[in-house]
Amino acid sequence: MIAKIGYDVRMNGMTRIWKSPPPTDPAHNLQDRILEARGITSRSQFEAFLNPTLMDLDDPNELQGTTEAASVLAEMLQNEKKVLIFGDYDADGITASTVLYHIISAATGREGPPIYIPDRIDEGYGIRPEAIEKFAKMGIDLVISVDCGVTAVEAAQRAQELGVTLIITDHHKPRDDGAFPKCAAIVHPGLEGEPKTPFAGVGVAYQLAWAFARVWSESQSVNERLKQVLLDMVPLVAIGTIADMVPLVGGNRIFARWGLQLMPSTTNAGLRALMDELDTPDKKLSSAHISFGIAPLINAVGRLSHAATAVDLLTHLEGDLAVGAAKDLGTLNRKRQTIQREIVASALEQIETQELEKHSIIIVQDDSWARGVVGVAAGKCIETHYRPTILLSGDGDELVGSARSISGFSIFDALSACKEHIEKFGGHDMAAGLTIKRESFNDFVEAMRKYARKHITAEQLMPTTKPDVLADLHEITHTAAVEIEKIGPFGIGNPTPVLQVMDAKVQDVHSMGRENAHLALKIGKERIRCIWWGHGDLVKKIANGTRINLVGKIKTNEFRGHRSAEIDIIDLDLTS
Ligand SMILES: [Mn+2]
Repeated sequence: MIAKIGYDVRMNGMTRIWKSPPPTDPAHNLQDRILEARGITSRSQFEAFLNPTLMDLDDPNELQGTTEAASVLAEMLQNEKKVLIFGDYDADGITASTVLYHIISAATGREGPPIYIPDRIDEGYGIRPEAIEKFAKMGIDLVISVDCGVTAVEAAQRAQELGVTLIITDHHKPRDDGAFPKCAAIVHPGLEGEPKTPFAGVGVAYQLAWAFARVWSESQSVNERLKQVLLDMVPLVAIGTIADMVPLVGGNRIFARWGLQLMPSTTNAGLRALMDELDTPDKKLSSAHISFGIAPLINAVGRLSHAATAVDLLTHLEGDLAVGAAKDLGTLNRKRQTIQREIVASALEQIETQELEKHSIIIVQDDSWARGVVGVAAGKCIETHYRPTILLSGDGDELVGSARSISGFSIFDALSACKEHIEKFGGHDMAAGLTIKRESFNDFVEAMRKYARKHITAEQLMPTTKPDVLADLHEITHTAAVEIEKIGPFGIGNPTPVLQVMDAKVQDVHSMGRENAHLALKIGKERIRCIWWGHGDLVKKIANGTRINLVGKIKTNEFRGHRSAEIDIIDLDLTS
């Protein structure tokens, strides 16, 4: 794979550039050194970071728009007005809708408001004026959007004309022409400079739910009943936050940490059913249980069918109905995996036959690809070619697709720069969705390639690893692994710590797993077990007694009551 890239960039490892850390004070233990490398240097910062409490969450009324939105919502409910929640079809939008549903239901003592989730294929992302017309006909007085709406200028206009009150809660980028929807309130963390916490849609919805609970309780301290609901919702906030890949810092870290902690004891029948369907363990949940478990199940339904099933599951299904719906989501997710594998294989084939990897950005199109799955498939293609990738599906004279990027290159900025060839687009630096006219395809590709040539350096196209800390073999212990786990939950903004180990003597080499696919080493006199997934073929290249450098992630292992630390190898350097 590296040979193919063909740029002259120095590598330390077999598959990556190593950006090694400076030496640190060996008197401090590994956990301290990792935290120090991440800018957490004082004792009090250590304590606050390792043991955050829900009391440390951002005050909801500090978030732009919450105070107005909460009082409008409370007033409308008091006057028995009809409310509707307008969500989005991904895990973030679905959990955000669920949070508002439950707080409103608890406040009014009735079933929560209807939740409208647009159809991914027929309607696409965001609020359209036609949807508002439909709600007006249904007699809806107040629409609250979650995880979308900040660009819905036309829909807001229509709402105003039809006398429908609109509250927008969102975290996506606003329009670059500076136009905002005119409505009762916009709750958004990113409109007044850098936010304290870059909340996901669900975090924004939660802040509104909390501010609303204060208004409803007529007190800064929320009444017991609503407080319990807010506590029950924390696992759902963790799911949306981790699924949406917002940085796990500030309030997001608190939501993720406490959500994972509280999840095994959830009282939400739907979430319970999902966890049972996945056989999620009853303790020590990590963010991986969400990103590779629960979130894909919730997302699959929006990708392949209609997200309403997931909304029903998390809002009101119980007993056998919940179990059945959770099973359906499991089945859809397996189907999604099959479709995704097919799309990735077909995209990689196109890339190879058309030699698309010679460009700094990869854009591929095929009408047969399922529109809801191209985004995840684009992410998978990056694992092979390490270039920003756009996959487009097609329907009539429109091509609809998803873009995924590599670190350091904003795909949103790239699309903005080429917007004359795009019908509509939206998203973030690392991921975006877009629609173009079929006839604009070639111009679009040309413009994007030109932009990418100018803005991506050769080095950016090399996979990089940035170890947090240099570690001595004697430091790699079970105790250290447990302490390092406490730095989690890991994800965007708080990555799993990476150690660099220099000049370790290989004591044992073998391959393992089906078709000997994986490499297993023991290193140092401590005989620390290291695994490199998918690199079993190296067994022929590494002799016993060789000295190696490696980067990897430490983890705990327990086998027949014996506890030890293991390393998952990220890269090896055999040249020393
Ligand atoms: Mn979102």
